[in-house]
Amino acid sequence: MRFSTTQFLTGFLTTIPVVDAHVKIVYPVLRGPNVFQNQVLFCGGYNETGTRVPFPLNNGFVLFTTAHPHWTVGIQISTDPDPNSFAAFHTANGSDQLAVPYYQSQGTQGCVPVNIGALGLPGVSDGSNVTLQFVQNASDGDLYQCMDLTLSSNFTIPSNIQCVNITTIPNSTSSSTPSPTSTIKSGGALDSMQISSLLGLSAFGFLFSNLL
Ligand SMILES: [Cu+2]
Repeated sequence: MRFSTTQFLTGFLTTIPVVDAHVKIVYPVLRGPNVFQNQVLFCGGYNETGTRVPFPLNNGFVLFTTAHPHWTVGIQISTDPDPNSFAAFHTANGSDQLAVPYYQSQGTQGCVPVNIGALGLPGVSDGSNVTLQFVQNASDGDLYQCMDLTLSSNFTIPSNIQCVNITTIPNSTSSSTPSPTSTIKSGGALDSMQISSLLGLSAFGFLFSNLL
């Protein structure tokens, strides 16, 4: 039955045009359930810190899907125990504190490597609490999603979550002007059923949430 359902979903997804789709974080878990119309708001509409989830201190990644064919993405980081405003993700001089510098790329899914341990943020180490704010800028403006994390030096992302369509991150010490980056296909395509099980959603929940 699983096979036939997957077949059905695959066929359905390829025949229905996607009119609008913001962005959907596949991994890690968000601060609160994704509400597409609230993605234009700080932390996707969630001001309060959510339940923290473990995340690798080094060599983590954020996996997302989107229907915007071309996008700019970056990831802000806050060490505030309860970051509830954009200012909590700023440096002392008011600029964004970035775990991943903004860069341009394309594709309906992306995997953004996040190496927090290498950032050299004061006091950030094994066991630290941090919050990431993923930012995507595409045809309909800036979109925000937050992830409340506890860093662990021995936590490994489950192997059933594949980092597909790894995007090349420009060297943060190079020119500040983002330029298009090539994408590297790694691993197999994400399976609809796999994603839906990761998200704890039914197959139809996954389907329709991607069409919104
Ligand atoms: Cu959109």
